[in-house]
Amino acid sequence: DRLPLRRALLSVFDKSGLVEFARGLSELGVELLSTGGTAKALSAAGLAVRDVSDVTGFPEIMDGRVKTLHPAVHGGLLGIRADPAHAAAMEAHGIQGIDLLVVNLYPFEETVASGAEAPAVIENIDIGGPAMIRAGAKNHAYVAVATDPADYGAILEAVREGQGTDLSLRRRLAAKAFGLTASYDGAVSAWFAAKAGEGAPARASFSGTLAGTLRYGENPHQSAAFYRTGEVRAGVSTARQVQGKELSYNNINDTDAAFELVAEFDPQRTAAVAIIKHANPCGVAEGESLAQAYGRALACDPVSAFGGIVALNRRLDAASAAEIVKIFTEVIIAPEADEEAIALVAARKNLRLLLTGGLPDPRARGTLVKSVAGGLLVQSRDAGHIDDLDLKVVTRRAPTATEMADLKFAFRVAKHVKSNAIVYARDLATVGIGAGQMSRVDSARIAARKAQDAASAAGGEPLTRGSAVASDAFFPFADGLLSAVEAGATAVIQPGGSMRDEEVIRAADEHGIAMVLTGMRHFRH
Ligand code: 93A
Repeated sequence: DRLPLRRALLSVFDKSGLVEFARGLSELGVELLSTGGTAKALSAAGLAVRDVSDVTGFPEIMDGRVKTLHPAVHGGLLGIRADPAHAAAMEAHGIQGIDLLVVNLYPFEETVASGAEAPAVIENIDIGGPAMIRAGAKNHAYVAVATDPADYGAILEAVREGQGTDLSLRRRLAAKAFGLTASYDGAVSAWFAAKAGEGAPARASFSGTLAGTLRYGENPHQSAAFYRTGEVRAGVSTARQVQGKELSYNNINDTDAAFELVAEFDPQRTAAVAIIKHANPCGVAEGESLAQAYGRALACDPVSAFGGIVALNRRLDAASAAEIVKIFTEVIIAPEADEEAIALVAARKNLRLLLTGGLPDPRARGTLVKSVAGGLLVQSRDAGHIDDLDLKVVTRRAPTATEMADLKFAFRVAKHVKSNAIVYARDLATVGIGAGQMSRVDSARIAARKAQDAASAAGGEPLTRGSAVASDAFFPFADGLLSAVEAGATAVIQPGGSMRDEEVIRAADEHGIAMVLTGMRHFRH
């Protein structure tokens, strides 16, 4: 199954490792064919190269849109050498076999991520490259397809040793090649779907580039890997890990939840910190400084914060880093960090520090995928934003300005709490969070009880007294509201829309509660 390698076609956007590879091939007597820019790079390095136009007898036209889309190229890639009819066709049309194809594609995803306009994005949809990759990979019985510079070495080695590639290598390369074209087209499809105002492509193909295999999944007996889809500019998938142990599956999941939440707070307006455990916040606060915000977030539930994930919406500074390292923390994620802060974190060897270079846009479109047995559930990202909503006061008493600020804060946080979510807030800090309960009343009670516990530990009265409370979905009955009233809440924000809204509003009025309806629900499961 070892095939001699006589002719290679090279057409790459990413030219890293190209010249060394081509030189190695050339020294082994392999003829080099190439397209415009690639040929130029090879000639400049002093290598003998034949232009593809010379093979096709046709010039590159339409700004390169048509350069390799020609029977002389595709026949050379697809022809079954052992089939007499194929061989006769090649002979009759003067088609020479291409034994090695070296292609990587126009940077579509990078162009989208750079925020480029549609025409530039479209120009970066590679057509000829994937066509050749698929042709060569289909005919892997005869053709080796290199789509990743990381494979150049192995190919050169194989050719050097035995004058050709072997079938097992060509199979491995083909698998990688089809993986590349599938994920490439997935990204193109997702971009068009987003443009068309749909949340998800009609034919789902959700794939990404393997960022790495993980030690295990949610539990040690599950295997796991992390793939990047290239959809965002700043997030856990693009973060640079400055230090600390390898991230685990749960770390990545929780860090994502933490960073998406803290990104809801505009860093120009305020410093904000979120502490996350098991994908739910156990404390979120705004502050004059990050250090102050962290202290207030921690006070909400210091017991749960142990071993948590801390996300910050501004550049990590020394003052906040000094506070964070005082308790055991798994991960810190921030847009950037001061040198002094990095040095402070370095004292905790295992603590992972992730820097993203920016914050995700909470209003950005995006696609969320969740797997169910035998299927994928796809939805657009929850880009709903409290600042964009038309808030309606429905009670006799309207909230004071302070209550209103706390209501908005609490609703902002509730969007990132697993349903049923109840969030008590006071002075722009959470004071009690109830998450993930099957009944809303239980969430309200748990949140109040946690506030009580935190208060007892600190020797004060529960901070839910005089707080504002947010609910991620409507109160189906008055009981959830009454439980919040019992905890001392004076103002409530919720989507509204229950059949019993009237009853809930009446109960609020009876207790002098101010209530605001958002008209938008933030379920999160
Ligand atoms: O514009 S294309 O879709 N049409 C083609 O016929 C074609 N052939 C190769 N793009 C095409 N390519 C791509 O050009 C390759 O996939 C590679 O990314 C790039 C290399 O161009 P150059 O050699 O001019 O730098």
